[in-house]
Amino acid sequence: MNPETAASPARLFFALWLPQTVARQLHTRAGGIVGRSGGRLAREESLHLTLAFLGEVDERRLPELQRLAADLRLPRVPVRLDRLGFWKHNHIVWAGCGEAAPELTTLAGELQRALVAAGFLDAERAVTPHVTLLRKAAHPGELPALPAQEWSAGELVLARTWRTDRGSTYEPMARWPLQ
Ligand code: 3AM
Repeated sequence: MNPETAASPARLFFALWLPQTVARQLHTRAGGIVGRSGGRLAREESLHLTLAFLGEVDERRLPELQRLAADLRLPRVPVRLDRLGFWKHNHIVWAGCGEAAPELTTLAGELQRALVAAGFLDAERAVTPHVTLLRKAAHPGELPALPAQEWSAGELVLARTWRTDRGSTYEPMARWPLQ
């Protein structure tokens, strides 16, 4: 284990991870914005679309959590990211979509329902699909158009987030196929 992260417990979340080509595109675009907005660029290999945030989970419950995810058996999710935006309330620059595919809404809903039923989540939360590109950013001004980035997500990912002195890092720890 990285000694820098050893003292902070893992927090977990479910997400769709970006394919490498899409992650590279978006990371490059975010690199062109950071000069205007400041803030911290998310690492290319960490780019993801969060479906449910669990917070700290007792590691003795990990097998139960893994079974829950394996039992979902949901279809692949078409994802289309076609806009960049900035949220003032949490200071992030993101890539998102005009309208989420019904498969994405279903996946997030089914996943969250199962997590609530098993006591991993207090309540379901609406998901606003987005990929965080920059954190702690100031208003970037007008953002450039984003040529649509499309793919078919074939895996549900359980990831951990580590808090370090240099912010959070994200690490996939288990994956389940979507078909
Ligand atoms: O990377 P995004 O922006 O999709 O914002 C956190 C991040 O989302 C979110 O979970 C993802 C992985 O860390 N997150 C962190 N703390 C949270 C909390 N207390 C949270 N979401 C809801 N409640």
